[in-house]
Amino acid sequence: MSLLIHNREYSTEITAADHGKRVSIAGWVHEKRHLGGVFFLIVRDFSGFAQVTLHKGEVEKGLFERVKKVPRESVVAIEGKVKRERKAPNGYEIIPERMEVLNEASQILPLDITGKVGAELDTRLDARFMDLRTERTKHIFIIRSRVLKVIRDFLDGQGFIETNTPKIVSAATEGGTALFPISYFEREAFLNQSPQLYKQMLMASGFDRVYEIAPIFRAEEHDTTKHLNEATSVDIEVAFVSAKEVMAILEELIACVYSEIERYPGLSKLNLNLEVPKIPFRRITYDEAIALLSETGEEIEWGEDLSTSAEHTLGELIGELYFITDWPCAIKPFYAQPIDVEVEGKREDICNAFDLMHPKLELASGSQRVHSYELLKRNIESKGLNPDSFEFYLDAFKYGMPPHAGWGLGVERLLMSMLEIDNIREVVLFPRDRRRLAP
Ligand code: AMO
Repeated sequence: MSLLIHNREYSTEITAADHGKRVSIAGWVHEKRHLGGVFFLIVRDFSGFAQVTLHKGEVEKGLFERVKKVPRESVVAIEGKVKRERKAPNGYEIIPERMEVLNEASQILPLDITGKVGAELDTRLDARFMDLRTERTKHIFIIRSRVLKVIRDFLDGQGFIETNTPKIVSAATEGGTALFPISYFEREAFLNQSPQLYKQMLMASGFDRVYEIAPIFRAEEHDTTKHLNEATSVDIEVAFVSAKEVMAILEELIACVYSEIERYPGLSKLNLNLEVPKIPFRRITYDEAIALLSETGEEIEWGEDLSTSAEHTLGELIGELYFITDWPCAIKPFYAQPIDVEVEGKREDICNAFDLMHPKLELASGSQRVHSYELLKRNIESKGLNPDSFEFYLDAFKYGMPPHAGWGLGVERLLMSMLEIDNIREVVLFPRDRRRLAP
């Protein structure tokens, strides 16, 4: 173990006021520059950059030669004296006395970290450990971590408890097609698509407000910029309320996330001006959505789901975050509560479900849930599913299930839309998609 790293300081903890002080720093060799008789080594650590300056003839010759030769991206520890220097990062430079190479990098790098040479997303994801060293990518993941903390703090503050439900399950929740089967001893099991059934079962437990932030697995074949096969979902479920109350929680949460992230100084690295959305968000019904679309010449048959192009058209018309409510039951899952609505004199098969939309994509969906055992069983059957596979779930509706409602919010969708990032893979450390299973 290097002696130098015991007293290691972050580059941004040192300032020009430390002029004359002996310090040690450790990090990666970001850049090397040779200008006449002066050699500059830029060392990068988690906090930022430090300039190490060597004047030929003023430093010991062996050290000068070693510094010159150390390959870029090697990990080094350096001890030296601080000298005030207006032109250097943070207003100081380090005149080195000792350097230890803790790990020498190979000469040919898979990526350029300095940002001088751009790279395709695929190349970046193949060398993700290295891509994470770039300022922009680093800040995306610091923001991701902050977003998760804001969500936890917000929900904890509203009396929710955080739960963990199984990811190895026996039944589908969001329709039978998008499941990853796995072998579970002598039986078949699946990776969970959503904590839906479990969070609802917890409503029968007397925990009135639960949330979970966890992976969801979807075996969707699409290769798009907004779908992952392993995503992270924030799920909530609340007892003794209707859809209206959980929609209010959702919009308050989104506004809270935006206003916390707006204050994050690293946002400047993403060249972004965040505008905190005003609440309440606009609400339109499914019928109003298809009427709006029809005015633009985009015809949606009643009962049909909205296509990506329809979502974009609506997004352009509305231009801000909005809810679509009152969906046809046929395109929502069996657990969404039907409501009685009369449209032009005839009863429509509508349920109390909603989607939260960003102008570019769907962020969340939720609903008031069916809490009657009989109706739920009928709904499962009418969707062509076998109630026997749902026995463990249906049981919870037989012995005192309160009315309840909830939603699921895609963490990556929230991040990409908030940070104006086009491809969802950018906001996942190691994304899983149709082609990518490593790294
Ligand atoms: P839904 O299937 O709409 O609803 O999912 C909720 C939210 O999760 C995100 N999401 C995804 N993000 C990236 N890639 C995917 N393949 C993907 N699939 C879903 C989206 C979506 O809006 N059980 C219900 C929620 C509820 O009613 O409580 C559900 O899972 O942002």
